[in-house]
Amino acid sequence: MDYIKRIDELVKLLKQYNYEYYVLDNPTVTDYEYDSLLRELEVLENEHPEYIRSDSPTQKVGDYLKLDLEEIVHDNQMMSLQDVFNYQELREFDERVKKAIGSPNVEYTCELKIDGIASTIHYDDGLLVLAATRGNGLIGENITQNALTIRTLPKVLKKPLTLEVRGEVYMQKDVFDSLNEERLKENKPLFMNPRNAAGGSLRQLNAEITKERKLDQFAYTLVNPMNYNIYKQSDVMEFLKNLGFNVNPHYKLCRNIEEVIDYIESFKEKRKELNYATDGIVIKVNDLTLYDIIGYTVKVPKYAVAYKFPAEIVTTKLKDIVFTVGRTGMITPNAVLEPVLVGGTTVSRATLNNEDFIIQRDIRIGDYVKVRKAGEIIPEVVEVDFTKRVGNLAPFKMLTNCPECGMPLVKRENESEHHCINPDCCGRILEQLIHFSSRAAMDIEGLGEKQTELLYNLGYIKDVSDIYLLENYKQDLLTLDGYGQQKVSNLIEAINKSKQNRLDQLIFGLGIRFVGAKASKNLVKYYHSIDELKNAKYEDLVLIDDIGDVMANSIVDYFKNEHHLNILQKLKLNGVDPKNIVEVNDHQPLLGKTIVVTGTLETLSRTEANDLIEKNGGKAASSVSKKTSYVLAGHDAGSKLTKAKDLGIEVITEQEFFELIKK
Ligand code: 1X8
Repeated sequence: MDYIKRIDELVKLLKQYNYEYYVLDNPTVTDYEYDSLLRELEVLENEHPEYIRSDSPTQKVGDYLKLDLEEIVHDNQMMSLQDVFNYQELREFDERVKKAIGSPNVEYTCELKIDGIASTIHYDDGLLVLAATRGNGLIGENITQNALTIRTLPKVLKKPLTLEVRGEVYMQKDVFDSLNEERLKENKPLFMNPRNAAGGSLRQLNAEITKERKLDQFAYTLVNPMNYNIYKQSDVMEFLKNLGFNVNPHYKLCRNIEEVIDYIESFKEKRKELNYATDGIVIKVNDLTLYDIIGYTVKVPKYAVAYKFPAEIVTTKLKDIVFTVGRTGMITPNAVLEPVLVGGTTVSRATLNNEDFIIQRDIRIGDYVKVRKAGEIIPEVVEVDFTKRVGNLAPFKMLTNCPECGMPLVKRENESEHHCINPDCCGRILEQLIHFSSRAAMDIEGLGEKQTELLYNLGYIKDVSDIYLLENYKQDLLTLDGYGQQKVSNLIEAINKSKQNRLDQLIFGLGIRFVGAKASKNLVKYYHSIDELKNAKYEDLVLIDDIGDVMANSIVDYFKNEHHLNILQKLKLNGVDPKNIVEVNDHQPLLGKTIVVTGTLETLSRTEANDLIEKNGGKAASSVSKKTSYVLAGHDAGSKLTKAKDLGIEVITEQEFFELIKK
């Protein structure tokens, strides 16, 4: 029955990743990881077709029109382009074109491929009336209001024409940099790259936000050009320019494929100096009358291709291979690299995907390896530079047991990845880490869910005690996307500050089963350090307010576990060992009184009021009953106040409360 659970889990995960990718434009996993999970789901669904869920990502192709933007069915399909990755493939394209048109002579336009968001814009009598994203090519999203805020997109054309124009909405690199700088200051998640930022900014329900993001557009396609007596792509570009569109100035008309290759060569380096991201060159047959003759496949036209620039590859030394366990129990080997600059950022870790990947490439610790940034996000080891291999390096050996819990790893049939299937292991560890630094627990700012997962996946934090060693990895942290000097020092500061937290925050943060924030507060009244709590006896624990049999057992069990004791030991070594300095006033005016705080008080927060109650010997309760002595009511007090009145319990103001505890 395990597979049913796994199917549910995979559907949930993949849906979340789709959302992050398509809606937030902020993917948290590599394409590789996504594909692996999708494949795992497909295999399971094949084996158990009766459990295919209707909302499974395998059943919904191209279903990524999330948010509440209106759907727009395109009048004319928005096709994508066939990619070519080298000059041979490019020449083959040239041959196919020549064959299709029955002529050895063919002219091409070369245009920079802008790494942005494809969109289509409709004008009626020269007025912008509709803008839509590409979506899945057939159905896109209505982004008219947002498109109206794009600086370089004309709202009114220079001639009152009715037409449809396509282009790429993008964010300039310097705009992107300052946007992320701002987001860093405001502690908002950073955008991965200008393309994601453009997508996220364009798909806003609030056009004001889009406007602030300062987007731009390059126009490059006119739909049905022959309606305007235009028969060449080069004329389309001039036509669009004359109507007021922003047309990329670097397009070039080439007389044959060799000139195209010269053009590509000339932009390999030059493109890096541009203030917008490009990921290739679009090569189109210049003669538009040939388009229908050359034809289309279902998805792409055959008269154009996109030459994709190769990802930058650099060579560096593989110092070690470390293993991480993902949320789902998937084991990923990671390369520990001699730090090296790739695609603008320094890289010191890279994924090695799985055992097969390493064995096929014979990657060994000590080798010099070629590293590239795949999709400009997560770096990947491509291959070994065998000319640099020296000495006897040991062949790679895959782990047999989970690096976290020691349970034997499982490699399912038809899969390349190993998994730890111990439910008590890895997934929970990450959850625990996230819980530990959350607001109600150790409250470490800058260590939210995403950041924790990143640092966990990169192997910097394996258990909560490692958080306090992050300072040693300052240089490594600086190499991560979105981690600048300021962010790293803020993080380290927040971590160090958390060492001064209260003991109950730590206890709650440990994630002892059933022990919530309130129970943690009760515990510290009797146990003033972790060491004292460690030695607590069941018989004593059950005597404490709100601590019953189950919780008492859970606490005792927690401290019997060797793994937990080890973590606690390390926390202590790393400077986390809060003591509960019991500040109990000698004077205990509230002894024996139970007080419920409700509504908004003038000066005290709810917590401060509760602390004062307890300091003065009283008991702070959350619900009103006959046992309640007073209800301390502020503004907008609701049902608790009503209940107090019904039960005839004395209601006091903040002032009266202060009177009560005054000496
Ligand atoms: C996509 C893009 C095209 C052009 C530039 N940037 C792109 N991302 C261009 O034609 N200049 S065409 C295109 C497509 O057809 N999918």
